[in-house]
Amino acid sequence: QSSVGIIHKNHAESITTFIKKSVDEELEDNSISMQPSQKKRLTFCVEGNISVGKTTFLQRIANETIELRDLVEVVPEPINKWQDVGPDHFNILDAFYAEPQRYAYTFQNYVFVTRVMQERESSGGIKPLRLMERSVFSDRMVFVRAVHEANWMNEMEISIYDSWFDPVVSCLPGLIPDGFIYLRASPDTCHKRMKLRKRAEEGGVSLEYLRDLHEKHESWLFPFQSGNHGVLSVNKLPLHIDNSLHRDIKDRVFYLEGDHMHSSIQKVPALVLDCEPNIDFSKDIEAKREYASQVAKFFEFVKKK
Ligand code: UDP
Ligand code: D5M
Repeated sequence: QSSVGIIHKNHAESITTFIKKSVDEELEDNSISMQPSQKKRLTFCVEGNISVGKTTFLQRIANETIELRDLVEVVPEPINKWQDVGPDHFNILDAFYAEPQRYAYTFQNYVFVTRVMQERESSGGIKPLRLMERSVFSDRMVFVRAVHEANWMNEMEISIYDSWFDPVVSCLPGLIPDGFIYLRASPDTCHKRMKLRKRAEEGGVSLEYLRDLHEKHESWLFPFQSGNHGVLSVNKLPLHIDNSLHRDIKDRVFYLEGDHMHSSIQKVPALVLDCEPNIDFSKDIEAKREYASQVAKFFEFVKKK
């Protein structure tokens, strides 16, 4: 039994052999060009509900503050690839929301592939920290769960997904981040922000769906209220999350492992940032720098580990 599902070995083997070969080739290439002094750069995945403010955070904070400008490279979610598929310019995000039962599996499949492509395309960067918007882990821990529970993916489709997810991730080490940053706000706030953004495909996305996604984010990345489930190492619980920015970073980082991650992963550090207050990052320079310094401190903390 894998951490997130059952691995069907026979089916998985042909895929893993293929991928492993290309990964081995890549590692070989890297080992030739890698100087002994060169350190591996880190990757953090920025997670959070629809419209919590991930894109805004990444654009405003990573690119526009002196704390992060030279440190960080931003890798956006490949939503443009979902909105424009092939020579006929299909929009699979739209198709998913219009007919979720028909397209949920197809969409999850494409989301995974495009995240792999996005990771590969951004793997040659030179800045010490890569900040990626979402990950294959939020796909699995949040969205796939939600669409399966909603019966938009049937038992056969979830079994197929699980048959390749773990083995394929095991063969692609670039997909596994060095840390997660969870941008956290209430579903109501996300809903208001989503209405404000008015993305064409999301007209029918309900507050109820955002509540469901919120719960799934919470049980994955903020499992404090209901105890630690025996899978988290938590030094101190961030009870007053809104005041916690002023606490020492080492007391705010916790670790995801076991069922919260993937069978091949030991421990991944995670940090929660409160995004409930509506901050106008174009004007509030102080707030912007405060958030940027949290990311920079988290980077230093993980780098030293
Ligand atoms: N937004 C906001 N206040 C915030 C963060 C975001 O009003 O503190 C707005 C932002 O301008 C956009 C919408 O909320 O209109 C969704 O933000 P974004 O696209 O960054 O969210 P994502 O879906 O990437 O998490
Ligand atoms: O998310 C971009 C849009 O894509 C938003 O409508 C949610 C949707 N999305 C992203 N990943 C998935 C998966 N794996 N399944 C279903 N829907 C998904 P935003 O939060 O605006 O960046």
